[in-house]
Amino acid sequence: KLTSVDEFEAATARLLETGAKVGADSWQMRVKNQSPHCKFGETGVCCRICAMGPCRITPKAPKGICGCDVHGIVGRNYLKFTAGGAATHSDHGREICHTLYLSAEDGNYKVKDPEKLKRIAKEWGVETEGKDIYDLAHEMAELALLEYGKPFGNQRWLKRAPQTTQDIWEREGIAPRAIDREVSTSLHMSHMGCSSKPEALIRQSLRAGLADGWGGSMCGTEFSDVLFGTPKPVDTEANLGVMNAENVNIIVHGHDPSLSEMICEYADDPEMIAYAKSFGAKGITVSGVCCTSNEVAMRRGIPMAGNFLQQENVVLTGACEAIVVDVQCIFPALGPLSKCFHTKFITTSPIAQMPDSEFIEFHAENAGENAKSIVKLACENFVNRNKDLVYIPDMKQKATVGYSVEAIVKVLDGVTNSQVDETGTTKPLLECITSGVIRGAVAMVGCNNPKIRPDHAHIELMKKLIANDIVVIASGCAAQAAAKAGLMDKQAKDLCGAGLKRVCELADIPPVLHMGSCVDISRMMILAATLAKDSGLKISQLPVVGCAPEWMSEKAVSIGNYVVATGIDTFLGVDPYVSGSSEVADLLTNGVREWVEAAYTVEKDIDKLVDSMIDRIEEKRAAIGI
Ligand code: BF8
Ligand code: SF4
Repeated sequence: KLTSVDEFEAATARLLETGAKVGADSWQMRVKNQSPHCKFGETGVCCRICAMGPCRITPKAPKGICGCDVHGIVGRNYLKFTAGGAATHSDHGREICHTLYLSAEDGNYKVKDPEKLKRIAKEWGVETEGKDIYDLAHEMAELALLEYGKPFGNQRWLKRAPQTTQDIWEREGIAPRAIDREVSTSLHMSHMGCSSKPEALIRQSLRAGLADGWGGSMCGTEFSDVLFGTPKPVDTEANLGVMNAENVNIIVHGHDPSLSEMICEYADDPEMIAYAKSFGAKGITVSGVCCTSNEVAMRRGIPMAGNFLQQENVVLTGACEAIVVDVQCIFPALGPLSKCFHTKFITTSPIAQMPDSEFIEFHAENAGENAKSIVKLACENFVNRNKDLVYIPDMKQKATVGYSVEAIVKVLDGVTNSQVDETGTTKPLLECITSGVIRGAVAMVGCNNPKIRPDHAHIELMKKLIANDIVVIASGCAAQAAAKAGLMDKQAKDLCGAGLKRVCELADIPPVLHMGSCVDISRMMILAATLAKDSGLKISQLPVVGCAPEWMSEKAVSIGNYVVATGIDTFLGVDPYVSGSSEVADLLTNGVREWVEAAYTVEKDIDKLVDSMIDRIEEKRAAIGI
């Protein structure tokens, strides 16, 4: 039985009562204070990129002081938004490369998947024969870091795309060069007095997005796998009920697995468990929030406490000894909120420093030591709990997670029937799609956003898709929404159409496959590229679409841009502040199709959104005669 959004909300209401008792603020209250939103901002027509402004476009004032029209303003804002997202994902990827550079046989970080490292080295033309694995790791880390600033040439990873896709990128002038260059160029182009032509701004938005998805994020994913292991199917649990009232609860939140991996490692240490017991706890439970949760769930089966809009709930349980964060998607609200409880709010990255937190800086060199001191701090804090405030909603679902591309290829070998005797390729999946047993695939990604009833869009869309024999691959907070509801339980096969159900049984998989964090959308790109190569079709011809129904971050827009630029139609449930310009909106939903064979659809009505995805998949099938 699925857990419904009504049930989530009832549990949240109960937690908010605790919050009211201790005088805590909540996002639910702040949304009210911020409503209605500023219409200028919401439609993207406010410009404050120079100090002659801010200029707001109205019928009476159709131009800014410099003469820029609404299309230029909306387009520049969109490009800046994209650059923020591309920078963020890519900098995360860069941190991972640095961690790889510091990996050592006897260090805090080791190479857990040497085979994958060698595979990537071969792909990059680096000699592996007879080389010490750590020498190779350091050489590869350096090469990857150079991808961020190299003066000439395009991203190395682009060669993973089918030739047809690479040709499109070249033809359209959007093949990404050095990662940092695309971010800088975006900021340059959107400076006062540079580009105001929508076409140029959107083209660069696609290029910066590609620098993320086929550059920085791909570095993040691939080298995280090298360091921490390539995910394979593993059982876990999801929702607030994974927290344990009798244990020390440590929540890991953020994005970079370098931190969370270490915390998990030490929380599992018998010495630390004994330490927790010495304060009266029965043990230590680590659970996750946001993408960090996806990272450690996929590699270690660490349970998922919740997604983006549930981050305050973990503190409101009154049973959280420490919430340890690194970067991105962390509410500054957690500081003051934690102060209402005994919870320690521990920030660890110079990139994300917040008031009312304890800052314990994390480096590859001191990671072990710091992780240990954080776990100790949490144990010592157990005695400070106010037992009267403890309430953990009895709500959790089983989930099987960890479907990297490597893992998907492997499980699908189980579906291979008489007609396909090749293993280790995506051909069994293609056969299921060609025969119509599976109609297509949807990549469900992105956040929660109070503008959309949290998780509701994710869950309803996924239910309808799988009932229509469309397999869902999910990442980020969309993946956690699925897991919390029960859609990543293998039993969810019973909610599928007959075809997909059969595939789930044969391959022993859930119908919604957990592919990881948001940087791991690069995995989805690799899967799409492999499907295209194995089928001889173009990516844009595959019956595959992307969807972010509840997105909120700059990163999500960067992702959307690279998914579209890779030839995959993308459906959004929230408008990216472009409705104020007919030209920009038309380019994104129409015009870019002429460049990259895919475009955006923005649709707030989720019934219409899902129907348009299903229609698009069926149109794509018809076009290739399957
Ligand atoms: O990168 S889905 S709320 S956690 S931005 Fe953030 Fe959105 Fe969640 Fe991860 Ni992605
Ligand atoms: Fe106004 Fe132009 Fe300056 Fe923007 S760049 S704030 S439109 S004068």
